[in-house]
Amino acid sequence: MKTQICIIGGGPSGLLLAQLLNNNAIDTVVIERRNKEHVLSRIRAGVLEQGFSKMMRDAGCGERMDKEGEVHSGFQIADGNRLKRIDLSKLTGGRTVMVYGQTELTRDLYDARERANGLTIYNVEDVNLNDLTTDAPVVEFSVNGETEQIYCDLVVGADGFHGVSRKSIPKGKLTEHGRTYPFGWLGILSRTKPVSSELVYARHSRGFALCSMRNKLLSRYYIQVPISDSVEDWSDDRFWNELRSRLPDSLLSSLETGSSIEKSIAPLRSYVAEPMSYGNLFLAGDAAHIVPPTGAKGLNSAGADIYYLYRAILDRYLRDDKTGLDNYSSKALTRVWKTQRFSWWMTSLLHVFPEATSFEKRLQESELNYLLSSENALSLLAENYVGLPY
Ligand code: FAS
Ligand code: PHB
Repeated sequence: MKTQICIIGGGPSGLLLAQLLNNNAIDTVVIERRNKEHVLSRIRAGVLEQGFSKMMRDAGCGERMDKEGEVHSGFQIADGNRLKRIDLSKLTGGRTVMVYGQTELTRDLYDARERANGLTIYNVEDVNLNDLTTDAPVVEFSVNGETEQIYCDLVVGADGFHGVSRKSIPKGKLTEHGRTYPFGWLGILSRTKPVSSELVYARHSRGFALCSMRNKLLSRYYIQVPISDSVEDWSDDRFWNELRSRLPDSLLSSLETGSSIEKSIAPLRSYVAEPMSYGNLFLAGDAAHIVPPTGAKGLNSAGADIYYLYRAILDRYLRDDKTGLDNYSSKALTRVWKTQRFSWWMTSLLHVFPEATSFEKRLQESELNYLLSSENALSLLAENYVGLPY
């Protein structure tokens, strides 16, 4: 089959780009390794920068987000029993974030694509990207035992960290940077009232904890755990007791516990692949970069990639101008590295590092004390958290 843009990956990056292009009569085919139910079963990001929310509206997919999402003008940082509100709006001249789960956002994008009769091919296997450095790349894959080819102008690799796209760039052309962290995040979803109306990022000698939510009756909690832990090691009771031990006393009376409806451990890593393009292959989102979720930048940095790539593709088709595509990688990477820095900084600030020396522990304490006592430092935090400009 033939199309203009073949998008590998039916996650939020691929679907958002497909919807934006579709609204400009640019033909796309999305191929997805799993089925839609599996993609929607993943519980991931919860906080959207304003730039991301605006793109959802621009794509015609913002209605449910605006109805069911929560606009947040601040969040809390807890340090032992100390609790400090970070007034994002005051520190950024009125900017806010949107709390709306990635699962729901992805559902909205799938619904929009189906309404627009966009072609999404699920359960694909053995995906191979060929002739990427020609003007006629070919995406080959099998589905239901049949081999298929998609002849296209451009290929977008939005297939996440474990996808095939980045691996299709010749080794000698790719430089990879990254680090892993000696801990993971054990996350649970529970039909309980959130402990606070705003997110609480808690630093504690026992480890980091995060209190988030999806709505007023659906809470999302995380605790830092050793990377050697498995979900089986953590009963609901053990989780709630550990979370309780890491939160300030002032929050405990409002902590409602209950059964977990989802429980998983996510490893933490920082990773960037350079460049983000090769011939007519353009990487976007987790296919090109990964951040520890502490700064809520995973999905949001994917959004910035889509913002740049969407405009570059429009220029190519509507104005016969390939400058945006030629500059995509360097433009995207400039912002990617800023979100990498912020995510690494916030992770370093709030987590317990088992191998930390006494000097490093004191430095971490001093960094937090400086942050919580300096309007300038808080402004830098807020500016990054609400989202740097595209
Ligand atoms: P995704 O990984 O979401 O989507 C890629 C899609 O490509 C998937 O559907 C996959 O099935 C498909 N695919 C893979 N290989 C393929 C192939 N060969 N052919 C076709 N399709 C293929 N971010 C936050 O901000 N906060 C969080 O709390 C948070 N938690 C996370 C927890 C986990 C376990 C993970 C893995 C990530 C988390 N993230 C979080 C980051 C996450 O939200 C990503 O940034 C976001 O999913 C990026 O979206 P995509 O780039 O679309 O990649
Ligand atoms: C979430 O709600 O899943 C969430 C929120 C903020 C983060 C990470 C995860 O920094």
